Amino acid sequence: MAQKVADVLWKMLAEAGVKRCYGIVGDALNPVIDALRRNGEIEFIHVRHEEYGVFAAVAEAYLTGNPVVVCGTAGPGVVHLFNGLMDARKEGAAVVAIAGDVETTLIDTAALEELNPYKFFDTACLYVGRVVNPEQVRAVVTTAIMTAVVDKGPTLISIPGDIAASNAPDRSAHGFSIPAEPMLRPADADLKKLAEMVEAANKVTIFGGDGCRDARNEVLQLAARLKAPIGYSFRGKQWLEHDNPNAVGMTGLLGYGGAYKAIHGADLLLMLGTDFPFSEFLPGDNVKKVQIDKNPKHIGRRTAVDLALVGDVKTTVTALLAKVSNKADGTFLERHVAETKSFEELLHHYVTKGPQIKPIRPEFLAATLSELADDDAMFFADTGTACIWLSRHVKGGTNRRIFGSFSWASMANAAPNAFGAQLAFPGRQTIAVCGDGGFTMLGLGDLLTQVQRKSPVVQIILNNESLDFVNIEQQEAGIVPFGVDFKNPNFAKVAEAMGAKGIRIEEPGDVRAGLAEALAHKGGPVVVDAVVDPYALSLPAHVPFHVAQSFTLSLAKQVLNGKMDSVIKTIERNIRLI
Ligand SMILES: Cc1ncc(C[n+]2csc(CCOP(=O)(O)OP(=O)(O)O)c2C)c(N)n1
Ligand SMILES: [Mg+2]
Repeated sequence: MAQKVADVLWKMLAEAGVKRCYGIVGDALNPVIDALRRNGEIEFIHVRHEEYGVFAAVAEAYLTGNPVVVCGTAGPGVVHLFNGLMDARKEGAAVVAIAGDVETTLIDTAALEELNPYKFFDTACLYVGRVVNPEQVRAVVTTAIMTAVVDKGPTLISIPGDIAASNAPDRSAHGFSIPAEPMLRPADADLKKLAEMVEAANKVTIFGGDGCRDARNEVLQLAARLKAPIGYSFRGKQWLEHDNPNAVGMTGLLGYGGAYKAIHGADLLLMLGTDFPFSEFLPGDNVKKVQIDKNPKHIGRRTAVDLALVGDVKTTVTALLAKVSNKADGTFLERHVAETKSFEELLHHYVTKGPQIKPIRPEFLAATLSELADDDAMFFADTGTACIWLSRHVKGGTNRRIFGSFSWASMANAAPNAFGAQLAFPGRQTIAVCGDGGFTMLGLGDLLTQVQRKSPVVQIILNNESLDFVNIEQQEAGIVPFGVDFKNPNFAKVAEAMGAKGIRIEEPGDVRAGLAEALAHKGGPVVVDAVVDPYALSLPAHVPFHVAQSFTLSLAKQVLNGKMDSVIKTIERNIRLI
């Protein structure tokens, strides 16, 4: 049989290292999916909602570095991909979307399920190609894959059913290869300026992001030489925090430790591979700032910088190490490391008191989870309060990973992220900490997919019957919380009815055993329904309500306004109140 356009498509995707395609079939996609079946090299993962498939693909692509395919068909199914593709764009995941398209004879006739892919996906995708002639296939597919892999983001191939089923031109199938990550280094003149600035500064602080993922050793070496504290974004934490004597925690909305002060008290701030979005947490002109990033778009958009260097962190820091000398004075570093330790002790309060406090404190739940999980566990945080608890209480390690919708901040990412990670790394613990809002938004329907595939994903639901993060936001804005409460079923029973294992934890004394049972469960998904304190950020339960209210208001307001100093004090007082 002659090779069809869709055969060429899958052959090229398989050659590019694609292992899976997540999506829902139908209509215009039928000939595409028929070719996937014939090809046999790429596994099709039938999900119940296309968006769930994209979040799974984002985690797989981010964690493996391989491109991953998602698909949806004509109009509505394609629209369901959109939020996930935005996530891929912001998280930098190489996702290639295949969008079923109406027959070529119907294009631009307002046909049923017709969607203009260029207009619709312009915001989300780095490249959109529409294959309206078989001759285009090799060029369009090559561009979609290369752009996704090299520029790290989603691309989309829109393909009408009639074209997918057409014979491919003979030469279409020939040769395809993906380059390894190139090295990028700033010009010598810029490196010289950087070295001079570093040499001239007495107090240097490093603030690292996800761009440090391959550069941990180099960054730690630089910090040791400069006696520099290292702060990090949520995305940078997993690469820079563990086993690092210079670590000073995070700044920003989730901030803890000495990072905020170390960043503001420095003479020179080195921002390495970070697009940290919260400008209000970055210092003004009193601190000199250097930003190093391989993506020039990241540089200077959150804060004005004194020196902009385009280069990958590993190559640039390696080059810098050859040019800078040891700094003798370690007092700046010691001060901020000590501050970080005392902050951690304060934060630990709810962990140590955890077994006695009901409703269950999420801090205690997260810390116990961290203690029980494997050294190479992968954690996924839903957007919401899960990010606060995981960022503060889950300990990193060389092989531990933590991921979420950190840059796009969509709800409902964690369960599908964990599902995708489980498929890519079978046998490794994949743990999603989900909001009850997030889980019921997207996670619940596709729990059936996990059940069907016997995927051992552990999802822990923070059952606080509230959109708690928004509740905090609203109080911060000084408005009466509205539209944030809801009623939940017993998620453990729901999970059991769906064929998964369900564990309900209401008593703090049951947290350890419940989590241990969930982590030990093999052969299928687990849902832990953890009934947690919805006022966890505010106060212990026995403090009078009006105090609790104003406490929440002021704490949230201060965190959002970057006043970490007063937040530390507030937490101190909070603890004294107990
Ligand atoms: C798709 C989407 N809708 C709305 C929001 C705004 N939002 C951010 S966090 C949040 C609340 C999440 O609630 P839940 O999942 O229950 O987690 P909790 O904060 O209660 O732990 C909302 C509504 C969002 N980020 N994404
Ligand atoms: Mg909630």
